Amino acid sequence: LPEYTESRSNNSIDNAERITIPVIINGAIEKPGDVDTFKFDCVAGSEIVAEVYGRRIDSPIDSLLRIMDRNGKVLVWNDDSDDKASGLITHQADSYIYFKVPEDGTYLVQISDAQGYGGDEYAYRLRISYPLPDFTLIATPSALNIPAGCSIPFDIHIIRRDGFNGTIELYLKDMPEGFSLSGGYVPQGKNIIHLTLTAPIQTFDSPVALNIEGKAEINGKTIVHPVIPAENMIQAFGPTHLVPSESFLAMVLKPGFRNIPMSILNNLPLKISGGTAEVQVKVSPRMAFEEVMLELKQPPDGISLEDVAIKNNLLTFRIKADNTKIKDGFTDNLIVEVFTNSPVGPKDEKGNRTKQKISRGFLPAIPVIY
Ligand SMILES: [Ca+2]
Ligand SMILES: [Ca+2]
Repeated sequence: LPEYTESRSNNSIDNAERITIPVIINGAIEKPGDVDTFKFDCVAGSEIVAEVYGRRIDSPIDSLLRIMDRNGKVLVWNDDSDDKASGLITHQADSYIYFKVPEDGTYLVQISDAQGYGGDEYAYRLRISYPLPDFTLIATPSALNIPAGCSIPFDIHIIRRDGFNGTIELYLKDMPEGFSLSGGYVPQGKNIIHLTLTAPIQTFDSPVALNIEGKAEINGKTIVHPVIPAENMIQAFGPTHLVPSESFLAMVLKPGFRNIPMSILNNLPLKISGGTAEVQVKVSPRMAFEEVMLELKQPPDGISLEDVAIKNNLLTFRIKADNTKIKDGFTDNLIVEVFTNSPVGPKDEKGNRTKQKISRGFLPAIPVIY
């Protein structure tokens, strides 16, 4: 975008500097109480984004942004907007406004410091443009330990920008053979997706670098972004916080006796028709005589599992959708952990062993549609 530097004689509505959008304005709240005002012409129905980069470029500014009509009446304002991709910044102080222009005319944009501070270091970059829809993809956690041949769940957070609401396809890029991703389709509007990575049956001497990309069609163009690894940190106040990691790694471990490679036999995504769908899973005969229990992780409200049965190498169960909660068009991934009630420890005097609920691992993510 074209860049522009403020004149510093723009501190009232009457002295508003005329700009042409799209533009990035480089300016500063150079003294306490400074207010920078810009004006531009726009037609009814256009959508305009005004976004401040201040804290995110290490400026002390706590921006406050207002859009006003030509008479100075405030139409919309914003102080702080949360950007989940901005790492360690604890006070997200940058402003963001998505504005639909109500009628043809001149509009004013005004930026100031919300706390009334100022100085030459209170610099900002203010983007005023038509929406530039885009997305950022962040994976948590940034290190996955996977028994060879097994699957492990992780999350991808989707940070949607400037109104981008579309679907995204996630896939492995240039990974060693045998790795696979399940549940790599991000439905419209979704901001987090649970999926699984399946490891090959051989082990590796050192951690394997994970490389995942996401692509989407935006305004007729294919946009591709790599997935950025992060850790979910819990702040003392407020929500969790995504802190970028330097590496994104899978450690493929020698499987223990309890780790059972399991694969879904159904065609995916699985259509839940009539409120229910049967899932068939190929498992090891080692599980054939055990009592199997399933747990749905972070279950979508209204989805449950029932009729769990195991016979020879086949584990079957039904996904049930409550039609008062699950609506047509529902699309998500189901993450299922498999447990057995297994004998542990030595036999007692009667020859019985105590039983304990033991995790046997995760199924590959099951994408479902309703
Ligand atoms: Ca200024
Ligand atoms: Ca602010």
